[in-house]
Amino acid sequence: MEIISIDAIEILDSRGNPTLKATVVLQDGSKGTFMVPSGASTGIHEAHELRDNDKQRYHGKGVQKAVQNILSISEKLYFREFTQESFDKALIELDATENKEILGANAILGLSCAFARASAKFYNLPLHEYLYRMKHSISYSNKKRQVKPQVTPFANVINGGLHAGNDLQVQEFMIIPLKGDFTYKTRVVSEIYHTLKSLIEKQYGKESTAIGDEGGFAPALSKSKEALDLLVEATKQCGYSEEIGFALDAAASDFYNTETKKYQIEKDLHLDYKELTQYYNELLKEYPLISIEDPMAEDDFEGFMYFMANSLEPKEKNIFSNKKKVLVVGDDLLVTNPKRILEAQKEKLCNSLLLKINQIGTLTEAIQAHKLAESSGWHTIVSHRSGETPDDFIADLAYALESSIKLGAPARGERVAKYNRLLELYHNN
Ligand code: 2PG
Ligand code: MG
Repeated sequence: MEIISIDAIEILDSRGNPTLKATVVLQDGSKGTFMVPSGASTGIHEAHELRDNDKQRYHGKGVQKAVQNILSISEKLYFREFTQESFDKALIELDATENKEILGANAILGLSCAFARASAKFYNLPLHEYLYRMKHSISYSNKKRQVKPQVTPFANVINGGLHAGNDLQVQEFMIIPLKGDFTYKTRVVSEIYHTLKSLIEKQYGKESTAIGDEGGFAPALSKSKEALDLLVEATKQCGYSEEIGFALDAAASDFYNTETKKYQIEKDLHLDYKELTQYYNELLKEYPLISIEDPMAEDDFEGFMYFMANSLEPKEKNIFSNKKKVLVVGDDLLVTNPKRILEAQKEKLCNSLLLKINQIGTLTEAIQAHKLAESSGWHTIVSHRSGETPDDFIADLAYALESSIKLGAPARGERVAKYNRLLELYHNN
């Protein structure tokens, strides 16, 4: 396939900050676009998100340089024969830095994903079929796969940390429906979400039902148990106690003090990694928690190792692994980077991958990260960012990789877009 046209513009994300939309057109007219997401609690090892730093525009957050970079390399990409892998490789080579800081990972990802969409059209395939073939290195002309994968939503229904204006240090309190297909699971999430809203209104007043960046409620709570008790009650009232697991994203790098090596897990609670493991263990004893993401800070390998060796078994059966073990999910720890994943596997730091395509910058590398995780029996959770767009690419990606998906609450258009794309896939396929 040859590219005949490339374009990019600066648009806004769900927080009203600039991001970019890239467009790629192939010689037969197949056109693909992609709108790049952006994080708030970003890992320090993520590929570089290029911002203009011009304080006169968008408080320095403009992405005109990244847009310009796309336009200026476009001539070098026209009329060359590319596969997805060779296209991604060309982008990596044009940037030629470890962290994609010349072109910007946002510029590179925009092109990588827009090219995937255009190529899927070229082969007359739905995006997930294209991505599935890419993962398994099978021909694009192969027959459609028959089996429907079981994608499970990790739905963030109470927001804290950097995503909300309350005192909850843990960033995300999620519910995971464990039974049925995606269509049923979405209904369960939505019903619990609305019951949760009534509960919060009753207990904390209606001004407490405002939502955070990912659509979850952000009441003025300060203790993790208060949030988990609300989830228990909402789940019970809806009659789903037997089929729901809970998950946390502690995003612990955001409350870690690198000087004192202590974690401020609650307002007046400063714990070292051993005490913090105890803290999580108490939650594991009391609640149906089956997954904890970034329980420790991104470079606290000792803490991760200790947690992996000393965390209690979850109360709930873990459907994602045959071992009776809580999912210890690496997000800021791994940054979807194959090198960090290999290190984590060697040192036994975690047992699951949170996969964010903009942390690494190309689809080829993201799929490589996923395959590496899979080869060690790790579970993969494809994830949105807190700054999103209505782009539903990750819904197809989760479907293609047969993974779970972390996609926020069923509220706010940019979150609902992902639910709706998956509902469409379960209806059509
Ligand atoms: C996370 C993400 C998404 P952000 O920490 O997992 O929920 O947040 O995009 O702000 O890094
Ligand atoms: Mg995270």
